[in-house]
This record gives sequence, C-alpha cells and structure tokens, in this order.
Amino acid sequence: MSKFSEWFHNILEEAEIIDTRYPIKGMHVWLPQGFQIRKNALKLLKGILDEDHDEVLFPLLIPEDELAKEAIHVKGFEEEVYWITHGGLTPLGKKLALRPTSETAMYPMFALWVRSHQDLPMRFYQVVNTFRYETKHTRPLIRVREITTFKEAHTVHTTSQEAEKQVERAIEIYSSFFDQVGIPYVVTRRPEWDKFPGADYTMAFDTLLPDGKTLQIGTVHNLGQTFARTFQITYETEEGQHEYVYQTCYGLSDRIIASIIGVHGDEGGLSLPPEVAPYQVVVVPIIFKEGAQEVLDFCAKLEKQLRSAGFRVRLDDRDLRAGKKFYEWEMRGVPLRIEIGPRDLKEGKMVLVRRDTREKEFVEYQAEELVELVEDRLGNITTHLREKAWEMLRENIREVKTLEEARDTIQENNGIVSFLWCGDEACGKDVEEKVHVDILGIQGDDDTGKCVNCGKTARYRALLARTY
Ligand code: PR8
Repeated sequence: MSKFSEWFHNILEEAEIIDTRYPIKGMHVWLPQGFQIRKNALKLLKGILDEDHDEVLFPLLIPEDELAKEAIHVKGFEEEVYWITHGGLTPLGKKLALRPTSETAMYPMFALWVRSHQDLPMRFYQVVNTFRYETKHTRPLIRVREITTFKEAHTVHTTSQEAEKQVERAIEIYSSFFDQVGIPYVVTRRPEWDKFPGADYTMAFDTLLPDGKTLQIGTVHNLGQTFARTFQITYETEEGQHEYVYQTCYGLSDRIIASIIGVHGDEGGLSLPPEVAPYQVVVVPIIFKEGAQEVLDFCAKLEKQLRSAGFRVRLDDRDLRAGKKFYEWEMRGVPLRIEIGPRDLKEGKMVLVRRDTREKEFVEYQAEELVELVEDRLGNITTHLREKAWEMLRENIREVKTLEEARDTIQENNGIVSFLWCGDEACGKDVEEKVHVDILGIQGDDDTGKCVNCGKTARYRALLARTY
C-alpha cells in the first residue's frame, strides 16, 4: 500500500467518514461525519443543477431485455452487472439487473414522454445508488461495487448542435462545482477505446491525488442518436415529420468525496473546504478554575450568534483537555477554530486558528463585526485551498518530447505527462503498454511536431498518467 493509500484508509476510519467493515466487498457504511460531507456536497451540486434540470427517481431494477437492447452498451457492462434471479423461492421469468447506470431504465420511458419538438430539450437528473461488479481492486469511495452517490443527468435534444452545447454546459456545471470545493482538474476527450459504452465521445474530468496518480472524478458523454435508435425515441418536427432525438448524459460519483478528502488533507488529517465541512467553525472554551462559567457563557453566546447567522458551528464544551479537542477537530478538518479563555474574555479578544494554514490570529471581539469576520476567514480558506491544489496540479503536469522522457518522468514523479500524439489507436495503445500508463485523453489539436511514439505528424496534445 502506498503512503497515500494508507493515509486515506486511516483517515476514513479516524474521522468517521466510512466504515469499511461491512461484510460485502466494495460496499461500505456512511458514518455521520461522512454523511454530512456528502449531504453538503450534494446540496451544492443540486443547487447548480436545479437551475435547468428536473430531478427524477427511477427504479433500481432493469429488465434483462431492456438492458440487452443496446448492444454496445450491454457489452461494455456485461461483466459488471449484478442479477436478481429469484423472488423468494420462485425463479423469475425475466432476470432483473441492479442498475449499473440508468440509460436502459430511463430511455424506454423517454420514448413514451417525448412527443413533439415542443417537449424538447429535456434535462433530468437523479442521485441514486448503482451497482457495478468491479473486478479491479476495490477501494472505499474510489472504486466501489455499490456506488452510493451516483449523480446521473440525462438530456434529450432535437439537434446534434444542441447536444454538443449541452456537453459544454455540463463541463461548465462540473467545473463550477469542483471550483467551489477547490478540486483542480484537467478535462480531456477520452480515447476511442476508453469512451462510455454507446457514446459518440466522452469528456472526462481527472484530478491528481497526492501520490501522483490521477482519479477520474466526472464524465460527460455525447450519446448522439445511438440510444434514440435503439429505444425508438422520436419527436415530431414542426413540419410533422418524425425524427430521432440526440442525447447526452453525465455523471459524478462518491469519488467527489474521495477527491475532497484526498486533495486537501494533510498529515494532520482532513482539511475541509467550508462549503462541505460538517462544522465550519468550532468554538473551544479554554477553561481554568477561575472564570470558567463566564467563559462558557460567552462561548455559548458566540455559538448562538454564529448559528443564527447560518454557519454550521459547534461549541465544544466537553470536559476534556483543550489540546485533545484541538487535535480532534483538526483531524476532522474543521476550517476555523475560535478559542476563548478567561484572559481573552477580560481583554475583549479571541483567538482564531485556520485549519488550512494553521495560522493563529488574535482579534478583538466586536459583536456586530463577528459574522463578517468569520465569513471573510472562511472565504479566504476556500480560496487558499483551491489555489494550493491548483498549484500542485499545474506543477505536476510535465511536457515531454520523447517516449523515454515520458517513461522516466512517470517513474520518477508520477503526475501527468503531456505529449504530442498522432491520434492513431494502435499507436496509442502501444504508448500505454510501453510506458505502463493510461492515456487520459486529448486536450486539444496540436500539429506543431511529431508523435512521440511513431514519429508521424502529430494531431493532438494528449495526457497520460498512472490512474486509479
Ligand atoms: C455513466 N451514465 O455511467 P460513467 N466507484 C466509484 N465511482 C465510479 C465507479 C466505481 N466503481 N465507476 C464509475 N465511477 C453515464 C453518465 C449516467 C451518467 C464514476 O458514466 O460510467 C466515474 O469515475 O463514466 C464517473 O465519474 C462517474 O462514476 C460516471 O460513470
């Protein structure tokens, strides 16, 4: 296990995010702290999606014949599907699949819903659990067999241009979400052999974890008309003709939580962006024999004031040593700590400690300025976490001119390697084999040089990395 893997597993347990002892491989229990982070992240995400998507909820089970209808799609998932074969003791006439994703659950219904061009565009999303019998090594939040936080969006359009635009819009939506939680990313177009089964093309978000391996944290697929033809999703044009629709879908998973934990955390434990932290502020009274009640009363007043201003705040008045409390809240990643002791109280002061930089600041307590002060510090923390993470990502993208250089760079540093590529599938797979990495995807057109592998004129700038 790498040092990061070990850190990640320990922190999930110590910070009470996930209990991994559930007796099914790849399926875990969300603990209260983890659940709060998940809830806050989903609230942010839904806030963005609700602007122009409608939330729906489809059944978990998919009949075998629907799942099997789209040949390329089912081929891509055949090794990963869990099947229900019995109802009690009775064998089912038709096997039922636990959804690995919901295209084949939703699209037969879309065929009923879409009638005229006036019904379009349609944009739906749902947040559900999906099941994939992953054969690669499972890891909590990163590669699970029950994806508990599968946010999938599905859209329907009249033209191919509109679907393309929706792909761009989805990339904007995900960028905005990741920006708010300070997760840096590269967006690439996945190579043909790594696109979503049934898609025309796939765009993917990848971030970098501290061990230099990348994690795919979101995908956006342009489905073209493939599923429309399979499921007969047509609409009537203004002229009264029947045409197939164009579709897109895009998804995020528990990996968004994994990246928030992995990217921002440090040797002291979690360091959470205020947007998702279960507690944004913890107030710790420093108690001595003398003046204890006054300090406690004052801290309670402070907590109340912050809570009514809308912050998630916790007064830690447990009968424990302050040092132990500091350690615990730091490990749990609370962005801001306020300490107040009898001397501070007398002098009208308080101590603020930031989790991200561990900076200590002595400030005057002014009731009417408290809310603004805390808002300002939390805002700074978000910005700092985001900038630090982006810097780390940028520093770890290295351009190479030759395949040897690519191999050495990956061997020395991991990270992301940027190279010129001809775009040919056989050549790309050859690169993956020779460097023992995955091609993440294409960043853009670039014909200013030669392909690092075959020497032909390059067409693209592409990225490769060791991946999770
Ligand atoms: C779709 N259909 O399904 P996608 N554990 C954690 N995260 C995972 C796992 C896993 N085992 N497998 C995939 N993901 C499309 C889009 C509806 C929505 C993550 O797309 O198969 C992927 O990293 O690309 C990706 O970010 C997301 O789920 C969507 O999966």
